[in-house]
Amino acid sequence: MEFTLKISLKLKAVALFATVTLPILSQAQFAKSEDAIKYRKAALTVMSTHFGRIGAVVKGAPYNKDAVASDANIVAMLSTLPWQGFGPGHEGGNALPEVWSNADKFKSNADKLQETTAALKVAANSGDLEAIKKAFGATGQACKGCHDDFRKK
Ligand code: ASC
Repeated sequence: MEFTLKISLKLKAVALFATVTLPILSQAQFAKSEDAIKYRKAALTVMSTHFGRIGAVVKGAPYNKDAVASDANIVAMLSTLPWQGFGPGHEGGNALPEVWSNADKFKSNADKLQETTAALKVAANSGDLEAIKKAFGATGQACKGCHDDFRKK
């Protein structure tokens, strides 16, 4: 009887931890702004590397379908990541204060980038170089739009 009670209390403690503590931990993604800034810069840097490789092909380097598709898949996936590094209180780095003071516009820019990279991924997987060039241009515009308004010059 007592044994059963102990087990049941333990289970309750585990359930309480899972329902209360875990969500708090996952919300507090970054303990320090420095970590958030490092994270978002890293995601943007790697994204830029792979986007640049597609750019080289767009500008005339030999077209390899699998390589471009792989780069575009990486870009599309990475474009979902930087935003969690721009959470409340994580001002600084190359980000202008407008990221936080004009959060709706920043969010719509972030959405735009994810839409254009998703389209670039579709184009790259189709193997249609003309479509890739178009989608690359639209993605570049999305990068630039955000940099114009939200990144330090
Ligand atoms: C890149 C890169 C950017 C964008 C931007 C497009 O390759 O690093 O930040 O493209 O220059 O306008």
